[in-house]
Amino acid sequence: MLFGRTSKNPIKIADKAVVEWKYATCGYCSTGCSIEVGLNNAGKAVSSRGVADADVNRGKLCLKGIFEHELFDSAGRGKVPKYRKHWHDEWKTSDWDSTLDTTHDEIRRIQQTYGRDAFAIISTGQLLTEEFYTLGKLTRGLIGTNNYDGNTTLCMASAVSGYKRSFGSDGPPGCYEDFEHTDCLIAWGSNLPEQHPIIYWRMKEAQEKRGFPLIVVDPRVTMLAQFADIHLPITPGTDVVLQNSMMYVILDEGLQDTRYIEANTNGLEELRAEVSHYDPTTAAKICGIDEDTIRSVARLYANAEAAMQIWTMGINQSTHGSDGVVGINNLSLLCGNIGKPGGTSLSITGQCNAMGTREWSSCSGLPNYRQLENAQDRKDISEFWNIDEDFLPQKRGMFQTDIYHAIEAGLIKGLWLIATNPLSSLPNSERVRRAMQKLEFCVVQDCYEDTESAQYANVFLPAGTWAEKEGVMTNTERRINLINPIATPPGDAKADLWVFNQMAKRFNTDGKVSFPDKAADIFLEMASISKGRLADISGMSHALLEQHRGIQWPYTEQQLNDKQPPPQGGKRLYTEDGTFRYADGRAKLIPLPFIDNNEVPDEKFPIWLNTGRLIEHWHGRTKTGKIGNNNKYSPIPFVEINPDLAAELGIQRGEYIRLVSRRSDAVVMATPTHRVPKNMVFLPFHFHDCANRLTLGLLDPHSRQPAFKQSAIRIESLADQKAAARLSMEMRSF
Ligand SMILES: Nc1nc2c(c(=O)[nH]1)N[C@H]1C(S)=C(S)[C@@H](COP(=O)(O)OP(=O)(O)OC[C@H]3O[C@@H](n4cnc5c(=O)[nH]c(N)nc54)[C@H](O)[C@@H]3O)O[C@H]1N2
Ligand SMILES: Nc1nc2c(c(=O)[nH]1)N[C@H]1C(S)=C(S)[C@@H](COP(=O)(O)OP(=O)(O)OC[C@H]3O[C@@H](n4cnc5c(=O)[nH]c(N)nc54)[C@H](O)[C@@H]3O)O[C@H]1N2
Ligand code: SF4
Ligand SMILES: [Mo]
Repeated sequence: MLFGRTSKNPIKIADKAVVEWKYATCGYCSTGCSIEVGLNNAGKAVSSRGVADADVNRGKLCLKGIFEHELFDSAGRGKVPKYRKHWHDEWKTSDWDSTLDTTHDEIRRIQQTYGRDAFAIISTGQLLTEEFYTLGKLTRGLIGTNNYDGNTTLCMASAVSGYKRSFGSDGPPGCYEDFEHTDCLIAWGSNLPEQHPIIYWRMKEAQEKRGFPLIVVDPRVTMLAQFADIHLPITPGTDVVLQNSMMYVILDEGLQDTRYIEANTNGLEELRAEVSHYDPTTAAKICGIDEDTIRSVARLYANAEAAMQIWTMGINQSTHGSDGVVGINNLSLLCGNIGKPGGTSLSITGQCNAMGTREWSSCSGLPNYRQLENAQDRKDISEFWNIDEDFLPQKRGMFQTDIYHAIEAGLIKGLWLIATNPLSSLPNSERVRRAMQKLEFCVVQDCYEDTESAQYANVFLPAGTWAEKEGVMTNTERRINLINPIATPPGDAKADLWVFNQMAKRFNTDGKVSFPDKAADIFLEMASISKGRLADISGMSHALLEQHRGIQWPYTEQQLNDKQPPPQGGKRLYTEDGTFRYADGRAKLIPLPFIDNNEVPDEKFPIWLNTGRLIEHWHGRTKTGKIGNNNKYSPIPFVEINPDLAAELGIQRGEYIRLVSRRSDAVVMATPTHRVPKNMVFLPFHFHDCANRLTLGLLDPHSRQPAFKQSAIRIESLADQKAAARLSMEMRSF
């Protein structure tokens, strides 16, 4: 293929000699792009491309998807099971049978010695849904620990909790197509162009056609904020104050949708009483947005025919994360913006299958939004799984963040980590490190053997990843999509599903519980217990999913039998009237008093530390750090710092500096930019042993999600730049 100049020295794109393309869904973010991987005639994956007739991405992929096939033979992949008696011993390679026997024996030993719940399991938002379902059956039905949670506590827990509080159930109401119908969009703490590039592209296309106003609430001038009609650089952690004040204006000026409120909600008077304390003059002093802007944004939102709000971690990762979500829902309900095209409150999910874990993993409950607290749900599932009903706990156990505190306190003695790397991703990593050193037994099941957390493991189980496996994932807009096995796991590594099934054999000694080993069969089992539930998938099958390039739930057997085509976009969870999941079908308007409980800058630590992400990297870089085309963009740990602050501190561009918090310190390269205000730095959390050494991570009272984005630090210059560069080099490597 030729590009650019065609006559003189034309640019040549290498021919990858692809002989076959195989279908999958991208395994990075929750946008859920359909992807095809090209194989050459030796069967090697050599290329990735977007699928043109997929509604989500319409042929496009971002920087991560386009190089995803390079994961298959990247460095650091685990290829053999390993064991050691103590975490500080040398690893010994092992075989699957004896490693799984040891794991089973240790789990039972810990449970018999310290109680059933003294062994904890922490999973992820990055497995396939059939794997989640199988792990849930194993954990709830056979192992029987209630301390079973996922890394989604670091990610979507506030959205889940906020949806439940407002609507009586989790489940994002909107879809991407809403961008094409909306008359106003507010984005709260969400940097779409970098974190969900293809959702961003859908949004931008829609906006260019319809010209709706875009309002971005983010303390940084992100790429999204650069395109905004109005950018609100909010004081960190105070979104609830801005929301309350917008509601003050809406109610004060009578801009609410009274018919909708009366027909569909409870709690207006309690809400009105609370927001009466947040007149814009008072609120402006707390949230840093001037009163005229608060008024004009409230009016813009309330007067729009259909208005939409999206949000991501700027809201969820806060001590007011759950309240911030409820605040967004309150605004939507006040203005009748739920269930109509372009009128919605849509959480932009993080990981590729964070939705699948919410639906099927049984982490906080039982499959398909069934609850441990509900006797009928316990009865149904125990009958279906053929287990003793009393074996199920009657309320959910600890959240991931509380599990770590319980390890610290000696209440939990054993841990199985599956596709999550807490030593890199939990706040205050030195505290996490000390907790992990206290464990009697720790299993790490990961596709890479060089993760931070594996340092403290006794057993390492090498797993396949992404399209080395078969199964489905659910994206942000409730679309379930298929991944076909395109490559095989390296060496003796195995698909996670295989590992769970082999473990199940060891606990399922009387063979009472059935564990199918084919993902397509597991999917049909899930479909059968989804009938009549919120996430009804009884009309779907693997084959149908690939054929339609993903289907949004619900899609029922009835719809299939009636020959109704699966919805392509447009499908909304709630209709315009009275379908909420509280017993009376109404949603709740909930008052949100603001309590200022964050760590805030003071004399000793005068700068806000804000942390987050870059487009080219994924979390702790176990994946993107190994792919040259991703890693080369920012291989060095750096921090965004305002040029005026840098000048005041005598810091030059490219100089290494030390960031110090009350927890610990980190050495990073200074990158002056006006993206951040003078009293804030922004530190990407992708680098080894870096950002989370500094974060405090106070927990949200409802969701137990950490406030990763609000900590206080001071900055020190470093005289010995060579030594600093060496230190920073350690943060680059694994
Ligand atoms: N390239 C890439 N994409 C990813 C990921 C990745 O690692 N890399 N991870 C995926 C996952 S799991 C997730 S959860 C998403 C996260 O996606 P995003 O939430 O969009 O990304 P972040 O950079 O974590 O944070 C977003 C913004 O929150 C802002 N913020 C900080 N404090 C506040 C505040 O108090 N109020 C408000 N309103 N905003 C605030 C930050 O300045 C930042 O710009 O990305 C997903 N997509
Ligand atoms: N400071 C700060 N900290 C943060 C955040 C922040 O914004 N700021 N964001 C938080 C958020 S939103 C999130 S989601 C978390 C993410 O944090 P983690 O849960 O630690 O996420 P990853 O680093 O992606 O870890 C996933 C692990 O699973 C492995 N893996 C990938 N695919 C597979 C597979 O198919 N099978 C198996 N067995 N293993 C696999 C990877 O190699 C990796 O080690 O970080 C949180 N931490
Ligand atoms: S936007 Fe997300 S799902 Fe799509 S290619 Fe990029 S990382 Fe993958
Ligand atoms: Mo996340």
